[in-house]
Amino acid sequence: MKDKQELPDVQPEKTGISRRNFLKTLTGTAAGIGISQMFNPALIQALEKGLQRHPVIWIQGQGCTGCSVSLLNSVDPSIADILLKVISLQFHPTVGVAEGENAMKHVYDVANEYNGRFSLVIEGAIPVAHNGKYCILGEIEHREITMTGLVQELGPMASSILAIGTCATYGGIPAAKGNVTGATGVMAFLKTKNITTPVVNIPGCPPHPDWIVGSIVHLLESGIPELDYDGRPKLFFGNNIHDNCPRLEDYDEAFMSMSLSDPMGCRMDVGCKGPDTYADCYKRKWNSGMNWCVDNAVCIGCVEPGFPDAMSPFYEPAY
Ligand code: FSX
Ligand code: SF4
Ligand code: SF4
Repeated sequence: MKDKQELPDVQPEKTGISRRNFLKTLTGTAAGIGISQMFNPALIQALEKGLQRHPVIWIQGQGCTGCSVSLLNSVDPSIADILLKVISLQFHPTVGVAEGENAMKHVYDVANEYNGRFSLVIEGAIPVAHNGKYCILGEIEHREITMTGLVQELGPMASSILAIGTCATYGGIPAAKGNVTGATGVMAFLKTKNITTPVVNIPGCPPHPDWIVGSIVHLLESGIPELDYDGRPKLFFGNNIHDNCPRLEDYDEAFMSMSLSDPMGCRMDVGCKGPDTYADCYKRKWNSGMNWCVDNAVCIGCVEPGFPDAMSPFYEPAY
């Protein structure tokens, strides 16, 4: 197997840290930056610069981690640039290496040190049933830290909260019919606790990496972006998918797809929820601009409050 450390240096000018050193720091880890990697001197330097800009604590409740995976797929800017130049990711349960009590203590240390000056990123829904016991994030001195408890503690300390993904924004899949855990979205939860920290909703199941990165950059450079009625940046969620769909002409001419494998025609008769959905997938596209849902299937309205129940059944017409 090729030694990763022999890979060419391709982006030192972008990150201020050589690709070789960057990859070196990742050796032995699954995917990303963790607290233990701060022992690397080049990373310390890069992270310190980031810290002066903006520390971020990323916590996860009820989700599938798809939101984090989507962010890791960010191509431009690269995930390395985001982590090393845009933000200082102080805690992330999936890509961080630290775990256990030390990791939990680090969360509180960062929150206390940067009280009022950090962003709290929340991925996944918040389960409120049974005193929050459905989601225990860790322990400190045998005290269980629940998702509900941590959001209540850190929420008022953060300068802003980013709810990432439809689970975090509106409850999403965990809040679908049944919902034994009492899953709820961030804004709804904060309201019940009288926490008034500004929230930016970035829905999507998962959200597009550009929506996450773009919202973070906007937040850091120009403050909270203009939001719609559902707390989403209009920048990304201001336009209706159906009104801008490249297949709108087919719809107008009643030229309809008969099945998902039919490459032509409007997808409404096979379940497309584009008319009820506001996002810019039609022009941004996914997978580095390769394709989007309507190319190969239908829009299932993954960015909308009430998803998935309100958009179900996915493959049957809504009208
Ligand atoms: Fe939810 Fe995130 Fe859907 Fe998954 O964790 S928005 S289930 S794609 O990824 O929370
Ligand atoms: Fe509207 Fe969907 Fe048809 Fe596109 S494919 S025109 S979004 S119903
Ligand atoms: Fe979600 Fe629809 Fe965009 Fe697909 S096209 S990502 S289902 S909003």
